[in-house]
Amino acid sequence: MNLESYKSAIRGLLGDKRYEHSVCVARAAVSLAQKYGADEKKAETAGILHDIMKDLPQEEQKERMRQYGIRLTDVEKNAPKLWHAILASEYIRRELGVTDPEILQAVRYHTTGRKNMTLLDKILFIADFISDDRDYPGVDKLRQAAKNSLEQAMIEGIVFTVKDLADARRPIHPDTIAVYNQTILQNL
Ligand code: DGI
Ligand code: FE
Ligand code: FE
Ligand code: FE
Repeated sequence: MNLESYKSAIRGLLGDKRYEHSVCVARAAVSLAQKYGADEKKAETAGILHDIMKDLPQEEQKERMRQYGIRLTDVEKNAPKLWHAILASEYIRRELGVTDPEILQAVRYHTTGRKNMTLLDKILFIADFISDDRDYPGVDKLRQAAKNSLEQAMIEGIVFTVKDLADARRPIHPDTIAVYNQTILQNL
């Protein structure tokens, strides 16, 4: 399938706002790929598809995960916002025929991050924070960091997420903790 058919796939599954977000993330991912030397086509595809399951009602997400045989950990069961990323990677593989493991992986880990993220993983992770549609306190800091270095942007993005989750007393996924520790240790 090509980008246009991926776009029609998300058009049918996402509301207007989430559709616009996906287009903006794809654009941001292409621009980061240019800057940091990743495959622009893969960045664009990952950006367009990353939130494809996000507007599916939670019950339907659950049902589809069950169909696909996806088993969740205790933290994942109690963090419904993590489901759309896990599910998206399986959905685009099974239903849209995406086979590229780099794209599947970037989509799978776009919310939590993980240890040993690839360049493409990081690009999607950061693009999701700095896309043109985003407006939250701190977005300027992240956009500025992304202009300077991908590692700096990773630190800002991860710290932002971890603080937010701890403040809200929500569970933090082991992959989020792992990428936090690895990124901090590598940049001491
Ligand atoms: O899908 P988007 O809104 O574009 O962005 P996203 O996929 O990065 O999801 C962000 C949400 O995911 C935000 O509400 C925080 C939540 N999240 C990220 N990491 C974790 C998490 N929630 C829990 N409980 N644990 C995590 O480690
Ligand atoms: Fe997402
Ligand atoms: Fe994100
Ligand atoms: Fe997103």
